[in-house]
Amino acid sequence: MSDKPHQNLAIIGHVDHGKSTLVGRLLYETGSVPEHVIEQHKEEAEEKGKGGFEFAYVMDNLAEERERGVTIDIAHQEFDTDEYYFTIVDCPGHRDFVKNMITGASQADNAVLVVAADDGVAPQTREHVFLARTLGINELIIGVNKMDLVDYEESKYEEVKDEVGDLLNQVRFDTEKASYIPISAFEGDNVAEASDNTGWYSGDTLLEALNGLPEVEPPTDAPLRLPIQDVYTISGIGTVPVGRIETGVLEPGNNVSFQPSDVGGEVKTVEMHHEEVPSAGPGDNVGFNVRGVGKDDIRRGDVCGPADDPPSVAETFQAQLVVMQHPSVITSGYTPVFHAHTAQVACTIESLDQKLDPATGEVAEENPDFIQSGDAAIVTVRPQKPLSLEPSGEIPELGSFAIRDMGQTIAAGKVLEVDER
Ligand SMILES: Nc1nc2c(ncn2[C@@H]2O[C@H](COP(=O)(O)OP(=O)(O)OP(=O)(O)O)[C@@H](O)[C@H]2O)c(=O)[nH]1
Ligand SMILES: [Mg+2]
Repeated sequence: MSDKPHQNLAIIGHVDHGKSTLVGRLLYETGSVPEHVIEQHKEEAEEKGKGGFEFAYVMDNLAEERERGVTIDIAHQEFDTDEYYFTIVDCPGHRDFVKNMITGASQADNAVLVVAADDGVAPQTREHVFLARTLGINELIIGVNKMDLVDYEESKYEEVKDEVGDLLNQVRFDTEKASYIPISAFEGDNVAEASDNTGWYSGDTLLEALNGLPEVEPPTDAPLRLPIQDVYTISGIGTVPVGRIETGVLEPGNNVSFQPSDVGGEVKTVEMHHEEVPSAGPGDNVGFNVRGVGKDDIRRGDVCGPADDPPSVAETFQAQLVVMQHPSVITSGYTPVFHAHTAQVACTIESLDQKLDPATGEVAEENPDFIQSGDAAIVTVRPQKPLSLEPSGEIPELGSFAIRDMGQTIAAGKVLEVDER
């Protein structure tokens, strides 16, 4: 473990724009992945007819990912720079796996958006930027990738930069918190070393930009909230739930409660990177073991918190949301899937309470009959199954969500109030 401050960094962007390749290249150039491993990946990729995927294979470990040449699930990778200790979350770009990207983005503080110079802003570039904004990503480093495919032309870089700038304005992402770098993940230009191929560019390399990220603001002094991402059975230990601590501290001896499963017990051990630790805090990815809690008692989507201050479970909740896209209109009774931290639960929008002016946030209409693409609104929501959430004013880390339906992101927003069951 490192003493440096920690950063959780999501890599986002449209399918095939080079996210996994960029992470692989970065790890290779900083010595975290040895050359012979890249050589092995290269052979395997060529055998599978996927030549060029050797760097992506560093992150794409599933057999299906390697066969298809796409990232399916998020993959985590630890990585050190001079300034920070990073956990990189490589997200899938394919539209079928946006639900995994939401989990990845909701675990991150900052993000690298990869946009291929030869393709520009594409559908999941838009979707990911919208989600990043609403899920609380702070700084965005935009890697204009595959510069080798456009002959390292400055005009092409500027064109893509303008296109992304327009997108950031559309979704109201603070453009002061965005920076741009022309890169080739495959060739290694401006990743760890400044490139001779882009003489017209004098800004940071990606590595410098990562070092220059602002330190992550300490999370709220809220009680422990740890959304469960997976539950494993490990021989010699027993049931090991894993997840990222959003707020608070987890230590052996703590009495904890999992909600909404409503089970709990005393924490026996806490592990990070396969080592037992005496204590873990916000941003830490942990595996832990709780006396008396078995594999079938808890599941992905549960939130772990102190037994005397357990995570809230919503009977209903009030939320503010922004509609990104919907083929027709949203009326009360609509029941899409809500994605919040690691949970995915169908929820009914019971009432449309107020339509807001998206620019000012002021109330434009009370009890509107419908809302549609581009609208912001306050709504009351009833989960169809128990769902643990917190008001974003109290614990912002557990107070945001995205809404998906028909294979696309419909809306995203934050929780204003929780009515507990
Ligand atoms: N020429 C060129 N090809 C690149 C570059 N970066 C990535 N590629 C290629 O683009 C293809 C897709 O790369 P990936 O890294 O898998 O893309 P991805 O964004 O991770 O894709 P998903 O995870 O499936 O969304 C591979 O064939 C890479 O070799 C680049 O800078 N230049
Ligand atoms: Mg990938």
